[in-house]
Amino acid sequence: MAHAVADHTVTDADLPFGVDIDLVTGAMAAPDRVLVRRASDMKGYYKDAAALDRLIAAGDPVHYEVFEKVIPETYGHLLFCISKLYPGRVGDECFMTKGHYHTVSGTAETYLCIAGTGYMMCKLSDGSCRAEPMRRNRMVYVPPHWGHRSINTGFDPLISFCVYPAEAGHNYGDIAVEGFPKRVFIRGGREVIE
Ligand code: S6P
Ligand code: ZN
Repeated sequence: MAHAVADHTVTDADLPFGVDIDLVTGAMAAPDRVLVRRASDMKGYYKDAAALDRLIAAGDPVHYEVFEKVIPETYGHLLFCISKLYPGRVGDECFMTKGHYHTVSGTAETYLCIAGTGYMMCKLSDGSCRAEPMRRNRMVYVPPHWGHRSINTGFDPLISFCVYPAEAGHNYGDIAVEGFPKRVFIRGGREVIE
């Protein structure tokens, strides 16, 4: 069904809808899309490339999953998802997401952490860097222009409910080239950020 409202055409995608999300487990009922990233998708991201190769050879475990509903990626809409980053180490570096800037750089994002512990590592293109702690029931705000990646320092999945402007897009290329100024390691049972 399509009908005209004001100056644009509204399709079924504009109709209100509801989604059941279990805020304890992070399970989203009937997601339209599930993005799965394994260790083998993370080549070039960790400091210890040989340790990543060993992990891939040992079974190529899932690193993280993102559960989404399909929403038009146009101005005015909001995208939301559940991001689930598994616990683990590559050498002594904590499992993390690739990280990205938004393609429309002036768009922000909120992450409501519902389980696990870790950091939202944020960076500007001038090299500024902030590691914002993530833990259950803490919301992290990523302002416009800040690149961001989740890092799991614990032993359980780090799960967040994310919301951001639908037109934001993902710029992985610049982050892949620049990297982040800081990484998170566990050494001798302690977190090291360097
Ligand atoms: C999207 C939002 C998250 C991440 C997800 C995976 O803007 O920040 O849904 O996409 O946590 O991380 P990454 O770095 O691989 O996109
Ligand atoms: Zn984002």
